[in-house]
Amino acid sequence: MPRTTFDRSNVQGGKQWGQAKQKQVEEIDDEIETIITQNVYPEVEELEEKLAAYKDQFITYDLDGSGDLDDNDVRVMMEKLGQPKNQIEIRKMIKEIDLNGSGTINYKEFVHMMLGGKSSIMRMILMFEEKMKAKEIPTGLPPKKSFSDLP
Ligand SMILES: [Ca+2]
Repeated sequence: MPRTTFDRSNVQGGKQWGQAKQKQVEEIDDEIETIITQNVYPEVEELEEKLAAYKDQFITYDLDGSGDLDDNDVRVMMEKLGQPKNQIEIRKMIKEIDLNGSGTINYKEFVHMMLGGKSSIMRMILMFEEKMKAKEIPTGLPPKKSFSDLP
């Protein structure tokens, strides 16, 4: 056991945080399965790829692994995207996407924002970001490696 000077169990990268993330990923996988089996977006091409990409995005922005994007998550998300927003703007953005009135955005609502055909501020910002990324010379993430790729 490495010696630790403070309890890391509840901070990012710690044990509890890791468990929350794991649970969150499982819940999103269930949600993806539901969306696919119920054929919620029959007109969308490459739906599975898109859902996987939204999952990565959602997990990245759900900082505490709560399964919902709250005010703080959205604030940090907008800062990361170079579009800092004030509290009123953040509330407004969430309200546009929040279907169940929880005041936060869950994965299902996130997907609906991207694929539901309704315009929203957050969607415009995310789409803009995607376009900018596509224009960049292939930097981005390194290709995912798995054990089977090893020589
Ligand atoms: Ca909600």
